[in-house]
Amino acid sequence: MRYRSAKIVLIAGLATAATTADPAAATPVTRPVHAKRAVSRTFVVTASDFAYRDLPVHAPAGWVTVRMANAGHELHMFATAAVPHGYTAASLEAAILKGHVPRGVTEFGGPNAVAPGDTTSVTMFLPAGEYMVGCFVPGRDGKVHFMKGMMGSFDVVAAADTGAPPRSDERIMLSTYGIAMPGASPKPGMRTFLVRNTAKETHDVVVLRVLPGHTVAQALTWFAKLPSGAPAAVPVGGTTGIHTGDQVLVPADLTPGQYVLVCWMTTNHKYHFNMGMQHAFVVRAT
Ligand SMILES: [Cu+2]
Repeated sequence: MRYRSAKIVLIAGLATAATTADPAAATPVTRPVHAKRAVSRTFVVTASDFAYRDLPVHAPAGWVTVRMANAGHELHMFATAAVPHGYTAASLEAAILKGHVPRGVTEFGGPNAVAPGDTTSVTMFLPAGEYMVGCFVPGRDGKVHFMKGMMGSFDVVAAADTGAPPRSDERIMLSTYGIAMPGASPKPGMRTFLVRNTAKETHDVVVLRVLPGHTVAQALTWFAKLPSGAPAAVPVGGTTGIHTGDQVLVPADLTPGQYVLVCWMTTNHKYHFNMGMQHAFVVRAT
């Protein structure tokens, strides 16, 4: 059952609040009686072929980080969509399974193209509401993983403190149809990309490291034919679709080499990276 009961959260909360009466504890307590409990804004989710494990039940509104570990054998993604008015997560899933994506579905991002054995994360700003999660990576039979049941849902609840995003090192601007990365080429090491969608439609981005001995063109050809063919690149980070005006933070560990940013979304069955949404760059050893 994908829909977990809110009871789990309540019970956990009660357990934390419970006090043990220990007669030996005569030492005066110096801690404040109502200790402010830290709100967790990081969620670790595991993807397998073809399901999510440990999806959040309730997340606080504001800046939230989702780390996704891929324990499967295929690439997986964590695409989030706010459930539109008039739908529940369940009825939205049912509509998408029938091939109908309702108007007003707004996407908020999440780890994209996570390679088997890898873990990547995305920090995104989530307003309160109900969210649906799904993996739209094509499977070997041509069906996206969502059609195999790779979906779920969670609630985002209003919070007084909406947290803060991590600092970014680089910027990625998504437009119709282009990807720009203003500034000098990134330095090697752990870098955080601020990804902003300035276009009028939803876009995503995947950071591909081109494997040694391969070209950017070969990497793009391989990526378009997934999941078949010998890899010419490896995804090292990225976000699933984000709506117009949205921005998310994407960390990636950049070793020196050739990279290409791609938008993995499609319009009329054509990948956006084959419509101009690609940007190659080189990370040089310092
Ligand atoms: Cu998947």
